[in-house]
Amino acid sequence: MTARPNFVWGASTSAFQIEGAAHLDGRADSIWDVYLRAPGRVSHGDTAEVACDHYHRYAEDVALMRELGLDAYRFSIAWPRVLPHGRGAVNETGLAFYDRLIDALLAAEIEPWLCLYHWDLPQALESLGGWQNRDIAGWFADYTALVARRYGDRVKRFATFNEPCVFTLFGYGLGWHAPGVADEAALHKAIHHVNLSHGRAVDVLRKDVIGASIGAIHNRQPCYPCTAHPADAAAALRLAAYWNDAFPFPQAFASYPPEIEEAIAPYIAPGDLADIARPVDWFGLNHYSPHYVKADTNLIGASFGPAPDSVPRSAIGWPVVPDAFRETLMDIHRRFRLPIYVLENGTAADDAIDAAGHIQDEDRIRYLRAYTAAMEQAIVAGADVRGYFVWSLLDNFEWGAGYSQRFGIVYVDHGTLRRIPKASAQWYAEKIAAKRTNDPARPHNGRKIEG
Ligand code: IFM
Repeated sequence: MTARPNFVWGASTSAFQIEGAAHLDGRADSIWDVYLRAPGRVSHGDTAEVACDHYHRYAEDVALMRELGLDAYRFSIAWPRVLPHGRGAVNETGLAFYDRLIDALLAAEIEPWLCLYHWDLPQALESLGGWQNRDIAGWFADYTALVARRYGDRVKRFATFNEPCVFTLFGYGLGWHAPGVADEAALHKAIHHVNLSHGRAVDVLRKDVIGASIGAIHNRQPCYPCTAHPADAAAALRLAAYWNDAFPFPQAFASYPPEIEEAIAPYIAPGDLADIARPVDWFGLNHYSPHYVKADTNLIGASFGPAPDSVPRSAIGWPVVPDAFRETLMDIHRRFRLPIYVLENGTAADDAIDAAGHIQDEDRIRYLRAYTAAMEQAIVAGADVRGYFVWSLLDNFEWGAGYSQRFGIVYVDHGTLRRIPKASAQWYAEKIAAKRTNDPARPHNGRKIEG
């Protein structure tokens, strides 16, 4: 691919997974803090109390991003850090942390991409029903207004939600994630209220931020039946409705996918669908691999099955199929006709420090090379892809897997919190620099990364 002018190369993280300082300076519990306290919910009893201590080490992390030559950095705001009770009293100390982070990014010429919600709902709101309570659309709009007015002079890129299908399905439908609810009505209410909150937030951002560029970040991945059995084929369609379409369809087309329409209908009030389908500026995509789906007796009638033996898998067991990424990008292009930003892509790998103190993560480099090549093929075929953000900048707290899975291009020693750029960080820096030499819109600033 020849470089596209202004193509954005970035990295993504989320507040809960890297910040730490979980109970410092006025931050209150999120649903994840509470969920993880119950025994057996996380590998090795890990906690996110310290995580990568990004709260204190953000300046070092921004310096690393600058060395990598990143154009942009996607982070999320921890709602319970800025509004400990989810609404009402504001925590000025928490707000000031993001001022410092944003100012450091801008000083390093890295564009901040701010995600409002990456799964860490204030527990105080969960106690009122959380995403099951329709009032949350108003609470989310008020939180959005606070963030927009505080940072909108410096931040222009806003995402409303990260992976709404994951935190609703796993959090309210299957009970695998916080808040650990497994209930059909809870799931369908949560889906609709997240969509409503998205629409309300888009309106607030348009009103309060001059020049805002707004989107939501969705997972989309092909759902292949595990076998040729018709029950698995039906299950694949059902999972695809929850996973791929439950959010993008109402947000873009003002309708739910037919497979789940009836289940959501009781919670839809007149005017809701128009309020949800507010115009956005781009489609944010998170993609790692396709799903192989089998029929199940759970409440969605579908679950994740094994990939065929012929499909390669990553260290975390996820199928590695770059062609599915290319197809997904083409499909989004055809259906939604929006500029696309890939806001998460990457892999966990078995990273180890060698005798020389380096991390030679060849598996990750192979994965990133294959997936960015697939993206470049999609661009050549006409998909309007405008940016790519690797997941993740740092090894971080991988939810229920705790620290056992490493997704970073920068290694974090979870004992000392020392950062060590992996070989993939050098690979990524060189890729960015090489693309830039062909891009008249940007200076060449790739550098050697100290590992
Ligand atoms: O770590 C997560 C992230 O929070 C959401 N997307 C997938 C990543 C890897 O599992």
